[in-house]
Amino acid sequence: HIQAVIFDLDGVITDTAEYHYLAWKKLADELNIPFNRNFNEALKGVSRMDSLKKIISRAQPAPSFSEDELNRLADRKNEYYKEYIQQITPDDLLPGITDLMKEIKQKGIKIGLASASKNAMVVLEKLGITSFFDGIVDAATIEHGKPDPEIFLAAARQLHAESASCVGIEDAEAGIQAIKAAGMFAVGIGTADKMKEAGLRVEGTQKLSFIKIESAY
Ligand code: B16
Ligand code: MG
Repeated sequence: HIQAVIFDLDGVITDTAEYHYLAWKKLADELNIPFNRNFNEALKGVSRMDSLKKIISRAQPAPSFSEDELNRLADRKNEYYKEYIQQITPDDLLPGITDLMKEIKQKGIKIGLASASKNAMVVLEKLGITSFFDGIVDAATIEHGKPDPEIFLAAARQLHAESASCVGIEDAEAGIQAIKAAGMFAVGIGTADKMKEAGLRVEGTQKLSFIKIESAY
């Protein structure tokens, strides 16, 4: 039976992608590098530094920065992002998520977070849902990003749950790959073409329910 459900943050619990976009856009404009919403899609679930490198490498000609400069640019983006996420309120929870978490709790099943974001704690606080979590992985301790299973395995360890008894919920293809590589059951949120590998797929969070997950598991 299911011992733990491990959530991704951006795209599953709330839509922070828009704030990431606004913050990257501000930085890219200052650097005169083209950046748009379409390209932002490719940054979902990708770490801050890897996102910065992807944005820079797309410029023609691609500017070259020292490691120090790269760190400063990533910090600058994060300052912009931290300002934007101050606006988050419980109204920004994606539909169905609070009900799902309540159902999971009622069953005595644990809830964990496997987000690549180093700002995850602030976002959960702003959403008012920190108390639902039995474990939150600190993204700063993770060496390999999704699709590597590391972050999901760390979440299972925190929750004292066996991989095979865990369910992971993700909106990114790399996230689904990470869940499966960790030996867990994958629930995917999104279109059929992107979520081919998920054990259960729903179009949006409002379609999620514990019954559905339990019967597909
Ligand atoms: P930060 P997730 C990811 O969150 C975002 O999707 C991605 O766009 C972001 O770059 C990454 O977190 C790191 O975030 O700069 O706040 O550390 O989908 O893994 O919850
Ligand atoms: Mg995500």
